[in-house]
Amino acid sequence: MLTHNLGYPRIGSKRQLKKASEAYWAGKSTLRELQETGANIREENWKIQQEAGIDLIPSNDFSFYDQVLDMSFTVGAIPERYHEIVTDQKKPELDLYFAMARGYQKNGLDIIAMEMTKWFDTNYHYIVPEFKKNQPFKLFSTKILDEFKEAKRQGIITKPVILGPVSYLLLGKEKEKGFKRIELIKNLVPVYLDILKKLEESNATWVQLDEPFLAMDLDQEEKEAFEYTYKTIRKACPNLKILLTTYFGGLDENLDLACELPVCGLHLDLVRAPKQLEKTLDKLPQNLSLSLGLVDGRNIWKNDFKASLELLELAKGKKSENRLLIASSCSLLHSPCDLEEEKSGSGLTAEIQQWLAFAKQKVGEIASLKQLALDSGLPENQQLLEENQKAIQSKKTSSIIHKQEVGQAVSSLTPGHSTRNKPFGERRKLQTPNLNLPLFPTTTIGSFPQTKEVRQWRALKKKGKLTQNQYDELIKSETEMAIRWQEGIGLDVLVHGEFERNDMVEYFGEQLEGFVFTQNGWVQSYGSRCVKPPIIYGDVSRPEPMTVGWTSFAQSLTEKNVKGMLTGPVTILQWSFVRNDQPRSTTCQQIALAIREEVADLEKEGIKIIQIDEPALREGLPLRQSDWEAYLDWAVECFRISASVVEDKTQIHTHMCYSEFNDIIKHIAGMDADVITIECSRSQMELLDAFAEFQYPNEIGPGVYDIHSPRIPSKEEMVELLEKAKSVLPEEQLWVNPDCGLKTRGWKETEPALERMVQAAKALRKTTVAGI
Ligand code: THG
Ligand code: ZN
Repeated sequence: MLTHNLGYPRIGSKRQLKKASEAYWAGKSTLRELQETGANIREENWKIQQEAGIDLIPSNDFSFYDQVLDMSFTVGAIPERYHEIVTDQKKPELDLYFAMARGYQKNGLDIIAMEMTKWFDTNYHYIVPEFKKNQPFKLFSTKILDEFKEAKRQGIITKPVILGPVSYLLLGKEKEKGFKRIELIKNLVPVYLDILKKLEESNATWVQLDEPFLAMDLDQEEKEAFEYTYKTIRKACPNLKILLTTYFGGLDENLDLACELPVCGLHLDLVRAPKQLEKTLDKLPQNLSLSLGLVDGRNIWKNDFKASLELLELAKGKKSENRLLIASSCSLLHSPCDLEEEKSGSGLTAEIQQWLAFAKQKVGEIASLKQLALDSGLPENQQLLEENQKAIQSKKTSSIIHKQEVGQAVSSLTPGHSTRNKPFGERRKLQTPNLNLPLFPTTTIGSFPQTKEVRQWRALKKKGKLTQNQYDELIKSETEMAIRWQEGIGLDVLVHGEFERNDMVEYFGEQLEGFVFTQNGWVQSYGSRCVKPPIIYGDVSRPEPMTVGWTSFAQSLTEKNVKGMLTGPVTILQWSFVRNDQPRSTTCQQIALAIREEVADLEKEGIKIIQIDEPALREGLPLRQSDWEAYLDWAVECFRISASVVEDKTQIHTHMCYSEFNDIIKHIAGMDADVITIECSRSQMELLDAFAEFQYPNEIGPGVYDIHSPRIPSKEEMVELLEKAKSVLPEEQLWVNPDCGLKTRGWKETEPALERMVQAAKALRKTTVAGI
């Protein structure tokens, strides 16, 4: 029996990688320093896993930005617009890599970044591969090999982790018409063979090929691509042990396909889909190893050894021990690094800490499970199990989890709670005179730059070096500055800027009951950006107003409308670590009721526009389409519970990022927000087609520039995008806004970008018949 791990977090236990990359990007450190930081993190991670007793330790799970971009780089799928950088021999390879991730605006070049989108149903974002017809591939980067050799020099024969060719293609996007990206498999596989042969020559034994698409709906061509790929690999590298991994769902109807592939081992996510174990054991050929994904890579709760051992026993009954592996359910990329970094206190009490395991603890759990599976009779193993069960029991019986009032409020929900009084058409007639807005009204998504100063104030307050009062005064001055500036450039609907907030989920979680926080539980979100997801351990309620003070303060400064900004229930759920003792839908309803109270209070204070962000609505979609309806029903319902408390003349906005809306447009319309702002610019307004086709009835603000890149857009390109929008949607339905919140940008880019955006809206108004 072997233990292995699908991947370890790569940001470093103290977010070293974030700090090092940002310093490098800012020109404040050298490439060498960045590369050293990378090497140190890899070494530390390998050591942690070695000491824990992991048999197959992953390599190539490290990345300077993203593992999908790494794959594009490895197979030379470098879009043409970057070729000027490719051919510049003086520039290091890594600069080209970062240009693809972040765009490039230097030395007279102005190149946009590659698109970014959500990694399955997680809060991690990957860089979308771009393919053209007959896309050529060639081995461009030797990262996989380099990192394998690096570990070997440190005495560890690692198991390289490589995104499988079929999933790699399916994660990408066709950049021209007339072909399907899966057809590129025959061009692509030879590069994989090249890499695999080189690994074989360097004495690699196990290689992990990730094929998460095996847990999704596949068409015939995609299934054939799997057969072709793995037969070809087997033929070319008969001595490599290929471990095919699936995660985030079960194999279901792809079980036969997976069992027939000529690989050495198959990995199952038994946290998400425990029921697939029995069926797989029946189907899986005897000579194939089975990897049991028992330790949850997606959540922070301690593993229940008793439950895991039951699955292990089941497997042992049908498979010889030497054909079994024990593993994490998926990569630990989605877990924080180390619970030991948490000091006691500040909410994360000893009681709660005993229920938790982060990445470092999880690799320990994997090793413990092997120990227990091999000989549960040993006294030290008995004690291990006993201690584990004590913690599991303590959570089941703890008195801090249930609140009677919350349970009651949820069970007394009626359809009336989730319906506005009148349909949109009628509401609009009341909202227009209430709000007094021009055609193509301009607004922003809510947050403004979180400058070093603002972050520092928060840090100083935490350390006790600023009093609450001093801190509030500073935030007030920043808010006032933002209001004056927005008035100055002529924005129509203002925001207070969210300077008082750290993160849009953390901020609310901190004020809601039922949540606790880590001090250092960072998880990578994209590139160098991390989030610290709250932990929902108990029933959720709102003891007092959360945003009313700041919003009313901002509104008191101006005659223009200030939009109240809230995070929606589905997003709070999706971006938290959620309790595993009740359905997610129930937890979501509890959050929805808390947000509803906040919405009511904002309206009472005279706020006429309230935005309830739901950027994570789509990422919560189950992997398989057959499960979509059930999820969307409760998710949309929860949004409506939070929004439907207001009068019809109050305008409800929502915002979503990185969404492909085509397949869920009906449900987005079902949310019945008066205005929706969406990400659109990186895809050049392609997204709008879904809204146009559906004849989406309510108002829409398609993002007119990409805030995820430091690049400043020109007025002309925004006008062009708006013209595009206008050609598919009636103009009175359109709003003008950036893609997303601006907290990650500096004022230096934000100021000119928004000034130009307002100019673009004005230019458009001039061209319309109805224009002012
Ligand atoms: N919050 C959470 N999840 C998210 C977003 C968010 N997922 C999707 C999207 N937004 C991802 N975008 C970001 C944008 C910025 C940051 C993180 C994710 C960010 N993080 C700070 C950093 O890494 O420096 C740390 C935040 C802090 O200081 O508290 O800026 O907005 N939950
Ligand atoms: Zn957004």
